[in-house]
Amino acid sequence: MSKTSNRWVGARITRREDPDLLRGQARFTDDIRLDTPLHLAFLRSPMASGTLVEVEIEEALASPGVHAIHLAQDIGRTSPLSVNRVLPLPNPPAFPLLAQSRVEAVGQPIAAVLASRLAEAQDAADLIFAEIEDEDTPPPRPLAQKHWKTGILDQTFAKAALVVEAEIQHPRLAPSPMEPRAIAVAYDRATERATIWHSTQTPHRTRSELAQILGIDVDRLHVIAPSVGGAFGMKASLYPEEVFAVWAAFHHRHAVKWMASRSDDFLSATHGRGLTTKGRLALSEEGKFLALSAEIDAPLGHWLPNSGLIPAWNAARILPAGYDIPELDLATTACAENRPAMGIYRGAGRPEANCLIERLIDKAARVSGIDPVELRRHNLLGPMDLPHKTLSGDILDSGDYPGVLDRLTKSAGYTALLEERDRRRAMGELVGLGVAFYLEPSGSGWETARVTLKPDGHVDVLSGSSSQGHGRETAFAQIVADALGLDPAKVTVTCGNTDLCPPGIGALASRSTAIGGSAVLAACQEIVRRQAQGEPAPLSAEMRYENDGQAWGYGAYLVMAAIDRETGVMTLEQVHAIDDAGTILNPLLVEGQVMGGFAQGFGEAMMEALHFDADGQLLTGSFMDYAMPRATDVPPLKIDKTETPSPMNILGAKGVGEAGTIGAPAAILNAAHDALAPLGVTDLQMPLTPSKIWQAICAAEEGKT
Ligand code: SMO
Repeated sequence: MSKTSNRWVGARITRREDPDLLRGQARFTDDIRLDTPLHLAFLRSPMASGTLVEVEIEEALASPGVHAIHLAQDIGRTSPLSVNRVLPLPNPPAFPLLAQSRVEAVGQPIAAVLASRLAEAQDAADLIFAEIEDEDTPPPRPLAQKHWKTGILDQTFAKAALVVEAEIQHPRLAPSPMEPRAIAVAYDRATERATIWHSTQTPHRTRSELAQILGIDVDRLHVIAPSVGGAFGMKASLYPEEVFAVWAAFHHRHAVKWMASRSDDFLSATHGRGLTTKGRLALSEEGKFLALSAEIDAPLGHWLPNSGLIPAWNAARILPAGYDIPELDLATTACAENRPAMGIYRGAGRPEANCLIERLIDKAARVSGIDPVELRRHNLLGPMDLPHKTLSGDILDSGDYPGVLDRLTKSAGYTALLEERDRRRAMGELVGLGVAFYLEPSGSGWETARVTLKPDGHVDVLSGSSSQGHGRETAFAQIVADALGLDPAKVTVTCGNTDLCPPGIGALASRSTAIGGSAVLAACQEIVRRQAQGEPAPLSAEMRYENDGQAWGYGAYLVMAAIDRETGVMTLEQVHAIDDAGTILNPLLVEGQVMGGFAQGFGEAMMEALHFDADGQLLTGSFMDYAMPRATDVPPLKIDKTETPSPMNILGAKGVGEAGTIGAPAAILNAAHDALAPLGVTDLQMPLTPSKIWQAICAAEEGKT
């Protein structure tokens, strides 16, 4: 990396975004003042499967403030949403904005009301009557599959000294960013152009997809992602409701606004996880991993968001994580079903892959009597084995996998913790230690940046990437400050505006620093080159940067947990995290990402779960019945890091946005099973609620008497 100094990259500077956010001065989509907008509310399907016979709208139409009510037939032909086909997809599902002749999930929009006020739209939606011929909900239908295989696994499993099996059911989760989905559309009758404020991770994708789905010239769409109140993968795709809002603005040549309520999001925003993974691991007498077979079952819901196939793909292709396993059989199947759509959610298949292998290793350690850390170290790829090409064709680029385990066990005092566990265990306490290694591939592909050095020494950065409140502007200013040798206060960073910024992808798959930041650096390098040739300011450079492949972050988590025998309450007494995110731009940002990711991984492991009844009705549609971790629930973390720059991008950065969600569940699951091992408990599923643990304890103790 060619830099004139290294004063700002790596510095612990506070986020420039925070003063506005903390003072309530940030502008979110709902803060945008539109000219007498029409507010949108939807009548949603009360049934998971059925034929739409008739929709009666007369009474609703006469309701105060109602401007129009639309059904599917008003919209006409639209094109489907693009799907990232990481798995072969022979029959892509339809993408109706409103239900056509059938309803396919509870919560699917059937009719849309446009009214002067939101309350009027909602009241009118309640007056619409949809006659639906209810049907039995059909079983899940396979939509996409993939299979990777190397070796003759049957023979290896038959001859192995030890074979262990595991099945993990990941609870279905509600990503729940603080700001629900939101879109505000201004329509200019003079230019016939719409300006669209959208709470999204991918503003350029919003524009291109809207143009394609609605058949509108892309130049007539100006998309702005203002402040985005979290996203976590849930805002990486367009939703039927959002596309409808834009259709309605063009149809009525009028401003339209849709703000999802929290209930709307529980019911019809994409959900995450929900995968079931099954695996078998064969080991030699000496504890060498010989073969791994894994079967992934991924639910998809009733429509497919842009990244809908990613979890099913990641959960399989990331296996066998960082381990050297010569024979592999990895199969993944993604199934459509009559449920809300599944999407990427912070981790997006990475937690599932890592959880499976880490549970298998712990089981093997327990049966073989080999220390679980030692068993991992023995089988991890070493620094000399990297770069390593995986079965799915990925390149694990750089790092020292056993090294982070060594450093983690040393800094956590692993040996002393084992002694403490055994001492307390001997006194009758339920105490466990859990370790997990993880890999976090960050995205591949391209981003752009236009950097302008002005004669007064100020710099404007226009990034094609995006920000969802995760400090991108701060990090990009640090890159510019070092590359051009100036103070970051002189740097203005703008993301998320399709009229101003060059085209880009956005902030997802832990890619915005590694790729978006590399584009910023590349543009600065071009400016430095022209400065050296004596060109005077203003100097402007626009670069499209494409990385050489995914940068693979990695790390390890260690959890010490105690379980109260009487209540089943599990307390995480100690959590140690170590992550290698490559070149660190700002330790504060990295630590924030690790903490936030850990909190969400902790949520999955300990308390969060969406439940449906047999008819497909969501039983957990609010924070009264969906347990979201609160600040007081989340234990303090000891965070450590190593820094092995990635050769895959010019910054050397690796993603760290998903680290905690990947490492935490596996380590917590392993700690819980270790704590309960003296009772013989072996296969607990997340979330590890007190009642579930208590029942497992009771069942184990009953079995003993
Ligand atoms: S789950 Mo992320 O926003 O790729």
